[in-house]
This record gives sequence, C-alpha cells and structure tokens, in this order.
Amino acid sequence: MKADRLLKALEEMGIDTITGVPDSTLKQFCDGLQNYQGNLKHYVPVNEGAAVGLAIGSYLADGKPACVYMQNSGIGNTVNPIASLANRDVYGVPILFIVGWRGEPGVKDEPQHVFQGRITCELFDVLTIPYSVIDKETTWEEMEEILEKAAEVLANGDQYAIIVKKGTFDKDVPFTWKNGNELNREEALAAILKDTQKDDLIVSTTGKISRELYEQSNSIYGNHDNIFMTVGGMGHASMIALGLAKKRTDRRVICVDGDGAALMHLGALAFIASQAPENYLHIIINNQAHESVGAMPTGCQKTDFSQLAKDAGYTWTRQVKNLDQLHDALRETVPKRGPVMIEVLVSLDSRADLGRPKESAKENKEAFMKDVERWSNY
Ligand SMILES: Cc1ncc(C[n+]2csc(CCOP(=O)(O)OP(=O)(O)O)c2C)c(N)n1
Repeated sequence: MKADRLLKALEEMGIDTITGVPDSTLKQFCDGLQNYQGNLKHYVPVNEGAAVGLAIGSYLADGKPACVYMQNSGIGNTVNPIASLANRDVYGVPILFIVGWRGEPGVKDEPQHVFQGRITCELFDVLTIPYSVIDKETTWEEMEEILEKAAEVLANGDQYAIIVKKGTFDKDVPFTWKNGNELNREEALAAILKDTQKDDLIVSTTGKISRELYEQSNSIYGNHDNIFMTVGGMGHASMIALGLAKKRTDRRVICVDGDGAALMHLGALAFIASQAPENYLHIIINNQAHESVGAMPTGCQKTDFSQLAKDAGYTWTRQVKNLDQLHDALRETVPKRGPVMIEVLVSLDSRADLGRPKESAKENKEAFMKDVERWSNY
C-alpha cells in the first residue's frame, strides 16, 4: 500500500491533522508523510500521549477528528488521555489511530517487543476501541471498507485503530533531513567509553545509542557489563540512572540519553536537578531527530538541552560539537558535584551493519547487577 494513497483517503474522511511519534514498522508510512504534498497538518510531539492531547485540542477547534500514529510501544503513553478524556464515558472525542505492530506473535523480534506485541490487540479490546489489522496483502478495496467502518465509528465520537503489520507500506522516497552537525554519534559514544572509567555505571537509552555502546564497549573492553541498556521504556533511562545513583553514591552513574527520549519525559530533568545526585552525569546525544527509527525530526529543533538543564538546576552543563570539546568536557566534569550535563550535537549517520545485543535481556541485567556488586566489594 502506498502511504500517499492512505493519507489522501484520510483527508477525504475529513481528517486535516496528523500527529504522532515515528516507528520502525511505520518507516515507509513516515517517509510518505514527510513527502506528502496534500493539506494535512503534521506534528511530532514529545510522546504518544501528548499526540492524543493535541488530537483532542484539534477536534475541539472545529469538530474534525485527527489521526494519531505510533509504534505499539507507545500505546501505554496514550492510555491515560484515552481512558480519562477521549472515551465516550467522558468527552467522547473521535481519533483515528495508526499503530505499527512490533512483536507480532509468530514473528521474531527484539525482547522489548515480545510481550507488548502479544497484548497489542487486547489493549485495544480493553479500551473498547474497535480495530482492523492490515498487512502487505490488504487490497485497496479492503482498505476502503476499513476506512468506511472507521468513519462511522468516528462520527459517533469514538476512536478506531488500524494496526499495521511489518511490510504493509511500499517503500517511499526515503526522507533525508540533515541537521548540520558533523560529529558521528558512534564515534562520540566510543570517545565517551574511552574517557570514562570502567567503574562508572552507564544507563543508556532506547534505540541505536544502546546498540552502538554495546558494540563499542565489546570492542574496547571486551564486555559491556557496566552498561544497562534501556531497550524499551523510551524516555525512562534518566530516572533509572537516578534510582541507581541514589543508592550507589560510591559510583558515578552516567545516563547516555537521546534527545527524542529525553523530550518524551522531560520533567525528569527538573526532578533529577531537585534530587541533586552528586554522582550523576547526564549525557544527551542530540541529533534533533528520532534517528533509530528513520530519522524523522523531533519537532523540537530549538531545544537547547544544556540551557534547559542549567535552568532546571543542574550544577554544570556544556554543549559540545566535536571530539576535542567532548574530551575536555568529560575531563572537566570529573571533580564536579552533580548533577552535570553534557549535550553532544551529532549528525544523522549510522552503520547499516550495526548489530543487536546477542544475550537475552535478563542475561544483560544479571551481568550488570554483578558488575554493580563486584565493585561494591572492591
Ligand atoms: C514509547 C515509545 N515510542 C516510540 C518508540 C520507537 N522508538 C525507538 S527508538 C526511537 C527514537 C529515539 O530517538 P532519540 O532518543 O533522539 O535517539 P536517536 O535514535 O536519534 O539516537 C523511537 C521513536 C519506542 N521505542 N517507545
């Protein structure tokens, strides 16, 4: 199916606003959306729940339903505004959801997607949101029937979901946005590993940042035991690092975050600052995009994380854009009392042959906890 055709059909249904967080299963759909020449207004807010909020406001403005797209991992972020606002027992706000289905039962996928994939349809059942599942075999005639059904549901002030299996959308012209930065993310991550200590604890964010750290740490140190990879739960790495830092005050805890992830639960910055963990180094790898899932811009191009963190109460912050500046900043942070932040501006390249963790998530958790324990007896 061509994304363009579906987007045109959404406009014909009276939808004029589309909002969401990009997803790998919806990569071709997202490319099509970026290239789309129609009249849809498109927004990429910080998380999927925020997209539902925007959709509700958009409906209040003129009674037109909006479309919210997301990966199924994002359903959790939407449950609150759906159940306590959009639902027919509250305000009854029509929304069309387009949901990428990672972890579909029977299809091999990464550990963070398996359970979420298994409960995806059930979650819509629980929310009493009717849905259709589409895949690459779905014909346009079948799609038209689904959209007719969806239009009836929306006309009643209810929500409808279209759950999209892998490979449904045809390849589109890849959206190639450049951010003007020159530093390569993986080189920056390798430099961070070399400039920090093996007794530092690292909590890394969802997506390729963790995958690159994993590969770089294996190649530099022969293991990745001091890295906890936040493979799911995008946006929560900084709070995981805080929980760790509060108990293990004898170790420096480094959160290696992405800009998209940090934006997703940005309130964490204020909380971390107010908790004042002296052993906390927050590194934000900022490429102004969701690079791991197709490099769609975050929609927050103006955000200056080092300034934000300073205003929130971090004791010291710096923005860097090359390896020398990164090296100097890492050296300067060592004697400082945290929480401190380094924002690293990076470009949008990544290796096509980047691997994934070979161990299970549980094995990685156990190795990490052993590393925490080993050093405490040291
Ligand atoms: C709640 C949730 N929504 C969406 C996704 C899909 N997803 C995985 S990585 C990623 C992009 C992360 O962007 P950023 O933190 O800026 O790091 P980058 O990939 O740019 O290095 C997204 C959207 C997800 N895993 N979880």
